[in-house]
Amino acid sequence: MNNTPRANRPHIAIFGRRNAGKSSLINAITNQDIALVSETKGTTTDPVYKSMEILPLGPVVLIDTAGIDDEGELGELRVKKTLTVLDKTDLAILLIDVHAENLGFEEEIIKIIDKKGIPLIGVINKIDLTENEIDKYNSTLNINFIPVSAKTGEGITELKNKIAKKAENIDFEEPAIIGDLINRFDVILHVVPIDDAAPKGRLILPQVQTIRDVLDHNGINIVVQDTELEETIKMFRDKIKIVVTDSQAFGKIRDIVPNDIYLTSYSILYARYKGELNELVRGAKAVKSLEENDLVLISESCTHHRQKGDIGRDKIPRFLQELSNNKLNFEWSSGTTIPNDLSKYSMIVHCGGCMINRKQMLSRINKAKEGNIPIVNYGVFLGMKFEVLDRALDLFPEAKEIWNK
Ligand SMILES: Nc1nc2c(ncn2[C@@H]2O[C@H](COP(=O)(O)OP(=O)(O)OP(=O)(O)O)[C@@H](O)[C@H]2O)c(=O)[nH]1
Ligand SMILES: [Mg+2]
Repeated sequence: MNNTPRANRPHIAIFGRRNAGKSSLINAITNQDIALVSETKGTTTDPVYKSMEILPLGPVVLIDTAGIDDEGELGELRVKKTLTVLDKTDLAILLIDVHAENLGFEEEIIKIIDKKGIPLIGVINKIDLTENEIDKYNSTLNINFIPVSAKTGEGITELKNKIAKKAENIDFEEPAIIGDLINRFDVILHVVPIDDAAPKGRLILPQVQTIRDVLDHNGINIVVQDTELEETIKMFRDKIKIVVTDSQAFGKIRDIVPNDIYLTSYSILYARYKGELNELVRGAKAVKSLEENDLVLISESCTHHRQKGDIGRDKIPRFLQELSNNKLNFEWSSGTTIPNDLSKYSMIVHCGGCMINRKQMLSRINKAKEGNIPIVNYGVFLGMKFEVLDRALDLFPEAKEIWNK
């Protein structure tokens, strides 16, 4: 079960006031003692992500959150953090203590959830304490609440079934990585340079997932280093349909791959799979409009150990300044959040986003779009830098048209 990468599982988040029993509910659903429970209000302070299997649905990510009624300066920060979870939530559960009064907090979050178009399941907890009053919630909030007790387990099976049923109607399917571009027996040649930046003993996630997607669509994978590329192309010349390369090797191999073979990169495939390729290509075009001293945000979704020559710290800033012919200023963000106020940035350069889900990446792209801030990702940008973007977009006519406009 832990072979399904987290970003590809449906994300189910539980919201509610402090002490409603959110953490207890996670334990009850999973039948494990994994979330910290206590009678002290505000026990869960940060969103907690748990990958697990819940039957009858399958692998999911359950997200435990801090209470939406938290107070004080720190409390408000926690509430904000809880709300950012909605950016990657596929299905929301609103949990209410059966003794709750004054449903203002709940009304507020229902509005936000509705606005984002996220499906919602309402749950009343602690029904072991009292049996009445459930109808009161149904009518006030206009939701058909499921009564449960996280303590005794009552109603939990019904809730799981409801989750599975709701999940059926949600489009969790992410678009194909490469599968929609190939037919059975098409040969896809992968170029994977094994250099200092390559992790020891394994491939990285975008490579693994692309190879798997080719298999899922009955294609044929050949995987080589850049050093073996030329000979390999000679061997399979007429059979190869697409060469997929690590973006950083683009410049090195572009002349080796004949023009009648498609050439693209994992990052460009991911730009489409994770986000919106067209918008990112639009962002790349804006590089030329950057002006002296403009501030650029470089945003990475993981917090990997930075090495010398790191792409986000060193290469992207250097290339960006070369391409725009200006001295620029940079700020970096990493992890699951990006700065709330983007207005001071003239451009956002985002990583491929292999550690976040499509929803989250799309929400970042939308945020940039709303603020009229061009956003590009590493792959599209590096394609531009090495002057192969035009060619790499041959597979994607709409994006190519934007690029050439
Ligand atoms: N009687 C009863 N008590 C419950 C039930 N579910 C949770 N509790 C109790 O309610 C208290 C709060 O439970 P938590 O699961 O920590 O609540 P939470 O919503 O995660 O709280 P925060 O993390 O502080 O926001 C604990 O003392 C639990 O034992 C239930 O179904 N019945
Ligand atoms: Mg908790």
